[in-house]
Amino acid sequence: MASSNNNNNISLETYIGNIKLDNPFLNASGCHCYSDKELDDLNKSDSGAFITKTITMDIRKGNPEPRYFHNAHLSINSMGLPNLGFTNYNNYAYTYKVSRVKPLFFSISTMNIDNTKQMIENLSITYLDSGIKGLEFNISCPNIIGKGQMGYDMEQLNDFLKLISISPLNNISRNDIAIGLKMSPYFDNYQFNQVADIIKEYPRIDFITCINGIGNGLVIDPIREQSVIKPNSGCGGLGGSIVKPIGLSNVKKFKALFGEKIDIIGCGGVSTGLDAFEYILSGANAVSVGTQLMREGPHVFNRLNEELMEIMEDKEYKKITDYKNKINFNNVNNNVNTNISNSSLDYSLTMC
Ligand code: RRO
Repeated sequence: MASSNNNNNISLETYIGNIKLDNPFLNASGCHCYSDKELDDLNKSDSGAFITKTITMDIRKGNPEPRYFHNAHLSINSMGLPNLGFTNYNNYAYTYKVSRVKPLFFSISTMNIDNTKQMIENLSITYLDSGIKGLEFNISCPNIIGKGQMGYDMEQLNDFLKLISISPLNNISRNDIAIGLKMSPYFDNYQFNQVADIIKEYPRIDFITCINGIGNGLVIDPIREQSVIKPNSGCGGLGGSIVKPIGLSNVKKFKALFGEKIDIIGCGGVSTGLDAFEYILSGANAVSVGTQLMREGPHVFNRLNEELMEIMEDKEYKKITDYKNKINFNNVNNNVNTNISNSSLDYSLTMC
């Protein structure tokens, strides 16, 4: 099993807030984490942590199928938040406590604030008896028809963070539970600054996860002349290699704005150890894997750990913090080093 240490004395250990992970990999919420069986698979895998599907108070069936598609470059989904409801996942967390080997995170929906409050109140009472070590509030689902993303509405976002800051969660130690937000993808410097200014006002936010799927992409099958998914006129959240540059920039921008106060989980297009390495260079403490987990299943974590370990060995890094947030911008020139070329976006230098 690939884990934090091997005989080269390389450690993949990392932290999300004060929660320790043996390695930086976890599933992206929504991928292989719907049922107890899928969660068990992740628990048995070589991930450093695992997270549930985004949870609503009540069971949801989600959107009509087909609602997920991937190819070699991308994924698109309009799942519509299918999940088994709060009680199911809370029961899972209770039983998980008995055999806990790694941190379990809950992804919590913010679609209906009254229900979110109910879940928070419940969790604040039960967290010590359950295996939950982190809460990721999803403010960025791109697929709720008729409902905009909270991540793009600054007033709503501020109100929600205020709610958390006066909720019983605020009294829970960081050592017990890390609290974070699953972020929308941002594209504009003004947006990054605005969002960071709001989040900075709420010191109980330990981490953010960048990025959720890029909303309202459209993938077409030209032979059948139709979209590849059915809901929302074929439009849905994009993931996979094509979104990696946006994921990396979101991690980098927010790391520059938050410094060490807020940890970042990088998400978007991680399919190799090299992708993870790039996210960590950009400032991520951990990385979540979505599309590639759907392609390859939970065994993916074994490969990713080995690949990241090999890169660190080649570069003589002993620990994640040796290269975290250390992109070198000073000597950028046209001599791109392509010695390591197993990236999903096998890059080559195009001279303009
Ligand atoms: O269930 C979904 O449609 C979904 C969610 Br909640 C999310 O946060 N991101 C995504 O791409 N799909």
